[in-house]
Amino acid sequence: MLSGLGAAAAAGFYYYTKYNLPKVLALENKVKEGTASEREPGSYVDGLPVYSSGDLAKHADESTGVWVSYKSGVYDITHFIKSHPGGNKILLGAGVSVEPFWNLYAIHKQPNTLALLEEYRIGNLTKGEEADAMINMSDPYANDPQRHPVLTIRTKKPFNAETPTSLLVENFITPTEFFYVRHHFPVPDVDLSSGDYSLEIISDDEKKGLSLNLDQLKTAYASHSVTASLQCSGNRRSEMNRTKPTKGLEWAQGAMGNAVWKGVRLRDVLLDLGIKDSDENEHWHVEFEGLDIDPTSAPYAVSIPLSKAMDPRGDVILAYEMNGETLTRDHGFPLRVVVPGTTGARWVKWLTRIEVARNESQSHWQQNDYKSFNPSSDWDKVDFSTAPAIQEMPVTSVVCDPQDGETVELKDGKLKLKGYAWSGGGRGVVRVDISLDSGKTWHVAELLDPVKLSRQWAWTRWQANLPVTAKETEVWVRAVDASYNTQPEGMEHIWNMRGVLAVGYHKIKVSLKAD
Ligand SMILES: Nc1nc2c(c(=O)[nH]1)N[C@H]1C(S)=C(S)[C@@H](COP(=O)(O)O)O[C@H]1N2
Ligand SMILES: [Mo]
Repeated sequence: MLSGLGAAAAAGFYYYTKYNLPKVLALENKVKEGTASEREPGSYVDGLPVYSSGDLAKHADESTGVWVSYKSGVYDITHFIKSHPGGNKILLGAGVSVEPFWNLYAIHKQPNTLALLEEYRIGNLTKGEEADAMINMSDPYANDPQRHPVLTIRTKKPFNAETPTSLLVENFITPTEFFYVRHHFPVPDVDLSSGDYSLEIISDDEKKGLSLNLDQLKTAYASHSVTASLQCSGNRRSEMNRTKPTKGLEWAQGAMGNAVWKGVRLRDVLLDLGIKDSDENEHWHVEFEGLDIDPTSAPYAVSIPLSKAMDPRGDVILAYEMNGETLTRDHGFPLRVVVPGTTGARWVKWLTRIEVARNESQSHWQQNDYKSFNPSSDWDKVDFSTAPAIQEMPVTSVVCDPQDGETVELKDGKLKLKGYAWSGGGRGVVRVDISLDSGKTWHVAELLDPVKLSRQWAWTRWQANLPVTAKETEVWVRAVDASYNTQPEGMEHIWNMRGVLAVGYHKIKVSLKAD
């Protein structure tokens, strides 16, 4: 399959060191002794070399070493980054002062964090240049793309915004410009013509690797399209927050959309790498790494079970198109993973590295986020290692039109309702039930989009037209999937501190005007 890709195949086994360890260790030893923990963090230390803000700016990546400043202190944190991947959230800006980063990520200057930084001290900043070191840093979000004003913004930096649900229910396929956006960091800007972009695919066990650019990927493997809904684990969190506040973005019901994705099958690529479709590796994982990095230089990374990636009916693809067009930057240009039926967090954007391994990803996003717990758990007593990472999602449903709190004019004494319903794992939605009397009686809604019982990755929209005489009503909706799973009634019973998997009945109150 890879004939014509001689260069890529010749890459064969490789291992790459990101950091120049001996150099770093030498520097570390130089400053280690005694005083680091005693002095005021960032204070001027007599006898250490003096560097200008320009010197600092020249050390902004791995090849030169990563330097930062804090007040008068200059630090080489190359080694720190290596030994704390995604760990301690010390906040860093390569080649500049870390101070603005503290503000940007709104994490407080912990004395212990600063003491830790002091261990990496290599010099002083030229007196009077503290401000320059800060100015050198441009806004890391300045190069983010333009977005459609219809999106409801939850946070600007990083950009997080959702589709108004009244608009969402209008189309089976969500137009790309209206599709929700969920970023953790600034949006990477990939210039394919520079030749810098490549996808590395590595097997831990086989000690083998492939390196492909986008053209090579497209020519080497057959294309495959899949229509699949993408939903954030935190969709509908705001409803859960009414029980008790959770930690997370205040999503309403629009952190979800449905699109046609086109790319190559991950299965085909992994078969080429020599990965076997067998019971032996059934519980292995495939890790995906994006080009976006956190302040400790750890890339956004997560993993899915290898069994899902290898399943010929799992439809996991490496997508370069969304809704018939080249992926946009906001949705992962040039390449993202599409994991149908699985939570949005696993659909890694700006994909640059894939690793097949015995264990799941050790990243923050796999281990310490996107998990749910008992409603009585809280941050002070939770042990993240006790819960599995969210993969397939549970069944959910939403009333999109009318909206909560709206006044609706009846037509022929009837209330018209529209919404969406979806379940994870390819389980089709088989029924949507509506109650206008708090569950005493139930109506069956009409499903508007075709549904298969299995391998059903797309949502279905539904509608109902129900007679009502009251002046006010509370509408309840719940869906049932092909496994007869249904939704819990109250969000309070599934409340969790992170506010994920908020799939209780959707309940809205509307006022009614007779016609
Ligand atoms: N590289 C990278 N991939 C990522 C994320 C990210 O921040 N970085 N966010 C994830 C989350 S939490 C979600 S819900 C989806 C959102 O995809 P969208 O912005 O295309 O809607 O992307 C996922 N993939
Ligand atoms: Mo998400």
